[in-house]
Amino acid sequence: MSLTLPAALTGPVEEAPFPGAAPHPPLPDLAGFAAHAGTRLRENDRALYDLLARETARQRDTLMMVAASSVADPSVLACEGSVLGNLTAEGYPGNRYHAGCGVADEIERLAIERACAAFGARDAIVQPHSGSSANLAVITALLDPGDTLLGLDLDCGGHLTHGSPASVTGRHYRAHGYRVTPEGLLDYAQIRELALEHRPKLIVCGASAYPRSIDFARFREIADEAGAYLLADISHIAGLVAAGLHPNPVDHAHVTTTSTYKQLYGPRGGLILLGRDARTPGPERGTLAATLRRAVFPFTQGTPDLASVAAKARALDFVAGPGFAEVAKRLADGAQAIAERLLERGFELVTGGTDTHMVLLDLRATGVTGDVAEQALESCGIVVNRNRVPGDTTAVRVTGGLRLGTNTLAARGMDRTAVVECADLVADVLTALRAPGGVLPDPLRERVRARVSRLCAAHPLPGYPL
Ligand code: DSN
Repeated sequence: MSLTLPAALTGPVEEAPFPGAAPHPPLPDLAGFAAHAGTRLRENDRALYDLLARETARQRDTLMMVAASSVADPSVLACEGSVLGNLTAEGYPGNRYHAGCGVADEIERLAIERACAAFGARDAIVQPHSGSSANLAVITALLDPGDTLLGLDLDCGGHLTHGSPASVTGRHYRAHGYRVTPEGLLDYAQIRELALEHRPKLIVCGASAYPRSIDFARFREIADEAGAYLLADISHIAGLVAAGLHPNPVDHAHVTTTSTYKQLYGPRGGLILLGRDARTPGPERGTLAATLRRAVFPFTQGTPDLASVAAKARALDFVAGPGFAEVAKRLADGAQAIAERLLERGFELVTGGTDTHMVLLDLRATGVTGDVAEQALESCGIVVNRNRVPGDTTAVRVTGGLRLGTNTLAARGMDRTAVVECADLVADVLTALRAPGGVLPDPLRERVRARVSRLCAAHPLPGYPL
């Protein structure tokens, strides 16, 4: 992945800042400014600088296999750390509640245009601070407190904001959960049955821990039959969707949401995307798109983070471009290769494999719990997350499984041979843990650490000259 700062950010302008003023002097050199900012931080706050340097080294030197994690290009980070963070700009382009938003308007319009281009959407809202914020805006726009929603149960791979009792979405709404089959697959007959029984106002599809393709067209049929809105949350698979390697929900769902920091390799943030239903009437006044805009600002958020909006624009340009196809292919091929290798090594996988970037290991037959496995792997430089698997009876902080993903491995350019080595390292550690005693021997830890170091050095973080 190689991104460069848009020329528009470094070229000269001739316009005056406001009518009657002298023309601008030449535009500032942002690259020099970024270096200066780093130097100032080092000089003025050594403690914080050192912490940031340590975290940078940690990311450089470890194998990040958390499925919800990824790595943004430095040009994305440059937007996030830019002067746009100084800006208060409530409202939307052309309709702000503060002066001084001309450039911000252009940036937000660019982000909207690029979001639409990346997903074939007809409209996009780029202000949500996260995927969760995007979901909250959609749910509060379409439902009144006490209304019914139907989402994938958290234990079966759903997300907190899809109606979990731990979230406002499960507390302030009447939430019902659909579950997966004993094999871990979505059961569309059960979903239809629950939809017709509970008549939810909203059905949520999409998942945080589900490794298979989702049939969005089937979900829309069920939603239409039940008289419900359909929300597709594609936070985990947005890159595969944009690359055409997973079905695209944008014209099936009434609304699609995604976070931008997973498979879009963007900043912390969220998007709301609208397809063929964008201009249909919303539940109150105006179109569905207008209802959702109001739901973001002013209903659930105040001023947007324009630095994040610019960073989304930067990431979306890359995602819509030709180079992304290669990354997306590595996402899917890498996960396939990891799944195959772990099966060969005798481990069990939820659903027996993957169609996405994600592999869900069911450890219950091994006697090793997810928390122990997570810690042992981290001690070797491999970062994963413990995850409950369908039917899991262990506590949420213990878990009977692990969730692996290829977002960062793909960005690092790892081919099949490299990801199979990653899978082997995971398998070596888990195999040692399942032996009597269940402790990772120091020589094995050192051997795995050394191989992790070699893999990281051979596949540096893209665009990070560290
Ligand atoms: N949804 C959380 C996860 O999947 O880990 C974080 O985005």
